Amino acid sequence: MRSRFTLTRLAAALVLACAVAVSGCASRDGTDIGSGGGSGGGGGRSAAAQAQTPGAPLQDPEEWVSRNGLLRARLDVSRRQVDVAGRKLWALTYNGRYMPPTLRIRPGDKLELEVRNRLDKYTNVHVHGLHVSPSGNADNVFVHIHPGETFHYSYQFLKTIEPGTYWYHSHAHPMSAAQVAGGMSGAIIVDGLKQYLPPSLRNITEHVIGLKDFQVQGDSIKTKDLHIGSATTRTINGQLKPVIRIRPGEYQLWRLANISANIYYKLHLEGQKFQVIAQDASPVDRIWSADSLLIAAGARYDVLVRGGPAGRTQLQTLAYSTGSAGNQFPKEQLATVVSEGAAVPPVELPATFAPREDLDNATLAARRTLVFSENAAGDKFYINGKQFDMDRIDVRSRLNTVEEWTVRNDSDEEHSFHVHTNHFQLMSVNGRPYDARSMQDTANVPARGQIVIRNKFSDYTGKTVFHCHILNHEDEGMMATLEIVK
Ligand SMILES: [Cu+2]
Repeated sequence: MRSRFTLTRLAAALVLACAVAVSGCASRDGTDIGSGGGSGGGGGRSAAAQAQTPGAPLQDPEEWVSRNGLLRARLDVSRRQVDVAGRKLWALTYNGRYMPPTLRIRPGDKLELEVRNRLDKYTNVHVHGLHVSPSGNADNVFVHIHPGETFHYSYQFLKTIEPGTYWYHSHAHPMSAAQVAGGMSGAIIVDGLKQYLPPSLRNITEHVIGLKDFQVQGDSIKTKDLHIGSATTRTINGQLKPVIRIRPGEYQLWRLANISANIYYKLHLEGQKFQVIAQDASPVDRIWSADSLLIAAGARYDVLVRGGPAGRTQLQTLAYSTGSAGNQFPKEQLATVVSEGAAVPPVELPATFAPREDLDNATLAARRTLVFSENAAGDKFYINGKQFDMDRIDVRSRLNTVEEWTVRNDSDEEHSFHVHTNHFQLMSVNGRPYDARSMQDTANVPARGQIVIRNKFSDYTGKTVFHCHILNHEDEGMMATLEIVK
């Protein structure tokens, strides 16, 4: 009886799953999958191309949404010609798109992800920031999906995973930079952030602001010999300077996600402040505001943006230097924000937001120092003097303990520190205590400086990695293994 009941439920789940898969993958073998537009059907090539014209309305990527606790999705990885930023270029794509679908799930859901590799190199998929198993066919970055192969990822999310913005991308060492720069990155949203907002704001308009850039070589997006400082085209969801509409006084939720391979963004919205409600998909305990937000490679912020007086303003990335051995990123306009229409009455934002775990008084099981360094030429990168070796265990930590790590930067450029599987709390930057309002999975490490973080290893054992999320650095060695043991 019991097994039959289970089988019936399984069959029902599969029927539902197939329904989702059909809608989710409808364009997979259609002829328009190279068109790159995010409108998801009916648009055709010209409409999709039109959306890529500078000044067109911002298009959110197509969304694949879980139903009844399950999302089944298929990603076809192939080199395809896409419409991007008003141009037609060859790119490395998921499902033929420069900006692939957003995967939207809820805590407690399951994601079944089939990845077909039609490239001539191996690849894999990492779900950045998600607290899931790093082993087996879950978030296992040691998987190689060889050309012509299909791999089935299966992720069971805990009911306690945090709402916010995550992302997925290739983690195929040492080709991560090439594949992500080529186009292989997209957004993942875990629903639930809006529940902490006042009732009148729970249905506000939201946008994925996927920060992706590309360099061009001939008729292709450049994937070889990437120089971080070379001229690059910065896009939002693959669009050049799109228009974002808002009403005066209206709050919108923008999901700022640096899903580029290598570069930093320092976002600024003229005349307005960002109200941060989550960082790296960790909801804040108190909303904080910022004139500008440094978004290091791999980092995300969920922010509330309020429409200003009627008129046009610019969403910009400000000039930023990552150090004398790093890169000088110029100021650029990313989007035009048009405030128009009937004004929306003011709404007071709450003083407190979400519950937050605080590791300030945690008992520490270990203290470690991890030194990030590079050679004088800036083409070899090290953690504790060693380049990455997947067969070596660099750090072994115990499940259900908290450790304090000092991440020291012995180079003359910043690095974007990222740990898989568990979020951490930033404790200090260059010796100055940091007033954390959330956890993070990514933190910028100042040149010739250091950060101190506390990691809590929860729920999952297994082998995973931590690394610099400037993927050129990761590919050239700045990654290490972490094994979480019982
Ligand atoms: Cu780095």
